[in-house]
Order: sequence, then C-alpha cells, then structure tokens
Amino acid sequence: MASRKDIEQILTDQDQLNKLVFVAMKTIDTNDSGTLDPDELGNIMRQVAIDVGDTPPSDSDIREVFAELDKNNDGYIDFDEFKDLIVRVLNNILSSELA
Ligand SMILES: [Ca+2]
Repeated sequence: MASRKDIEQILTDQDQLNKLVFVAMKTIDTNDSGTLDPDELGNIMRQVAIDVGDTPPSDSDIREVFAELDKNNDGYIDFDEFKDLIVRVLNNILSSELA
C-alpha cells in the first residue's frame, strides 16, 4: 500500500499518474483493446470486493458505475475516463485517511 506521501506525489506528477493509469489499465484490459468494456470493469470490481472482503457488486451496480465512467457514452472506458476514476480513488484514499 502506498503511503499518503506517495499518493500526493502521484496526484501532482502527471508523468507518474499517467504511468500508474497505464499499468492499471493494462492489467484490467484483458483483451488488450486499449479500452475497458463492461465485462472487464465487472471482473475487476468483483475481484477488488473479494480482496477487501466486501460484498461483490451486482450486475446493476456494475452497469451503474460503468455508465458513470463512460462520459462520452461510447460503450468503452478509455484512458482519460479511466484516469478520472483513478484520480477519484486516490483522492478518496487521501480524504478517508484525513477522517
Ligand atoms: Ca467511453
């Protein structure tokens, strides 16, 4: 787990942030299309839930998250859309650590 300082550093350094997003995306993008489809997003959401001991998301949960992330509504999550998600997750980690 990255420390608070690491996360702050990543959020202020576009090169590091892009690298992180690229690596994370490549891990999830199992068919190597350069974008994420609903199945790929669903797989990672279920995996993360299992890893943290949470209830796995339902299909409608996944559809909801996907629709929210797919800003241009083309049915895929592209690099910029995925980057928005990562930035949000990192900011959430920072703000929950403050609480
Ligand atoms: Ca899209």
